[in-house]
Amino acid sequence: MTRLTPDLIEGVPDDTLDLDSKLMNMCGKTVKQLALEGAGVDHDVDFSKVRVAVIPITSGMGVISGFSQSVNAIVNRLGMQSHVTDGTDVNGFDQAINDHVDLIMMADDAKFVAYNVHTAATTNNSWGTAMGYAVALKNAAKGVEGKDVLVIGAGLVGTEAVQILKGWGANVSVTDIKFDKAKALEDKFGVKALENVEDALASHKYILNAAPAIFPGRLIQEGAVISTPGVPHYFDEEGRKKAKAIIHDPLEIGTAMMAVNSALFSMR
Ligand code: 2YJ
Repeated sequence: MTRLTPDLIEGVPDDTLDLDSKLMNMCGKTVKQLALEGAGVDHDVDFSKVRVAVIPITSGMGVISGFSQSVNAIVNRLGMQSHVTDGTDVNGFDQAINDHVDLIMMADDAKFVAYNVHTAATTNNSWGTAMGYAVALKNAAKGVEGKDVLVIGAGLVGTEAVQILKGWGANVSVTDIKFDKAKALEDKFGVKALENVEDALASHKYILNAAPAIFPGRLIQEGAVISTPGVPHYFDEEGRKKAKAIIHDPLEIGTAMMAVNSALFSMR
């Protein structure tokens, strides 16, 4: 799993990045609307009574400068009441519980979770990222049912994405530089594993990229829709021109998906 760096999340979710306008152009929906759709809700929800604590976690490689603040800002933008705890780790958890929050968001090097204290259920970032980007792809592609969709990367996010897209009736193929991993998903979920990443790329218009990847413009189809949480990824000018939509942000889509899904556990 890629470790986020302060420069990747700098300014997230700064309004100058204007993710909502970009998503409206490409998908016809805002971050919140995409997250609600991913959580299976077809109407707006008022989250103003949902109280959230974001806990900085120092274990492993430690706190990432700006990470908790970015998560906090993303959650506040959804209309929830979020704050970063003064304390870190167990101390922060204790503060959050004593403060009677509804949700706790926290990440170490392996996992990033939203925890609903009322239902004791977590929503993890791998699912949140896969669902958020799959919903964005579905909207930008005007539906994926019956369409050929390629998932690049058979890791945690790719594995979730494969299942989500297949569940929506897409003809899912998966590719990974380690073919064994793609083959394992073929065996488990009945999707198609493709060995040659470049051929896979060239033969698909709808792509969810969940791996570090290079997208040479000569391989991109005219009007392609590429939903790409995977970092780093590179597009040349030809690829950017040919693609109808390249959907990406460093943190917001996956985090919003987690927070919305987790909040709804105790609001339905
Ligand atoms: O609290 C902090 O500042 C740190 N412990 C945050 C660590 C963030 N975790 C990561 O970057 C992991 N690699 C997982 C991120 C999942 C994003 N898709």
